[in-house]
Amino acid sequence: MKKWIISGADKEMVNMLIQKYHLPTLTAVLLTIRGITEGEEIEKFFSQEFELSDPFLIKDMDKAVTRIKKAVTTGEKICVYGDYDCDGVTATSLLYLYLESVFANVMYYIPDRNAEGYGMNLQAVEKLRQDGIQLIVTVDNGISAIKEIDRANELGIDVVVTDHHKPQDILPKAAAIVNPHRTDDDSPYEDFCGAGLALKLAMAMDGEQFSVMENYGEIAAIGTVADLVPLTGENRTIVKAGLQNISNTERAGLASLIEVSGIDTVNAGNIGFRIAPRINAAGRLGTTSDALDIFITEDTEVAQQKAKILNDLNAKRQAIGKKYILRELSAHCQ
Ligand SMILES: [Mn+2]
Repeated sequence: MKKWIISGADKEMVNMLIQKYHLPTLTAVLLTIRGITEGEEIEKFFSQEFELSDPFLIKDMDKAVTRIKKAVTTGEKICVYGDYDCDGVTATSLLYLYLESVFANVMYYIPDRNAEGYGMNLQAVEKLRQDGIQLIVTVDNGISAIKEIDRANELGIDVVVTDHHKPQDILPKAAAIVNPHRTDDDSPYEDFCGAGLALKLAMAMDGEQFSVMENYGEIAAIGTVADLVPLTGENRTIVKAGLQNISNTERAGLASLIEVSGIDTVNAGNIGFRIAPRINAAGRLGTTSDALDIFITEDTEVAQQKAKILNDLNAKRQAIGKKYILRELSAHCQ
């Protein structure tokens, strides 16, 4: 979580807001920092930007939260199991960062695109067991990992699935399956991407939607734009809130990536055309952990290094694309 420094004068304002509008302390602090301290402004702020439904309306969210909280309090080793595309990378880093902020014993695993391919695989499950993992939480995958989750269960690893891909007829035997496309899910919005669902999970864990959005909204917004899910309803809320924070992001890696991408004003267009391709290039031609570090690292030097790596990989990807087009063209023209 970010740490806020509040001056004496601000503290008075925070207390006034808490008393006058019956706001939770953190919300009052955040509004004060933004200079939103009048009744009408506060109402406008919430009505415009904050139309997210209760995360517990999603089927199994309660089970997911209970199982993960148990792992956090007892210090069980948790693995966030993600994916190498931009949605997978943002979903993984979002949930990893959130769990780290609540002092979970957490690591992440992203399969190698070329060697392992998409989703869970048996070898990875065996490896995670050897690493002492007791709980796997999937993001952006898992809904069709029937045999992998059976194997995890055999090895004594519980699995919580969060996924937005359409379920098949048989669901895996997971401790919880959070997927708004389940036929037995009655939640009001179903078009979240993997990162959006990870955000909903963090909100459910935290109970304070507003501060989770303030901390992780920008990461969820990047995944949402990149995954080309409809920018309606709650996705729109996520992107709007995320974009507001992204230009003054405190994430060193993201700031460096914005800089090397030559972006002046961050909007959905240049997230889609400049940021997402650079994140995706890591999974295609390099190492996905370089893309994850963009969101996770707090070291400015590492941040700049990683941003440069992604920028170079993207240039390489573009060059390969051009060569391919030229080859196709010359083949057609003969
Ligand atoms: Mn996805």
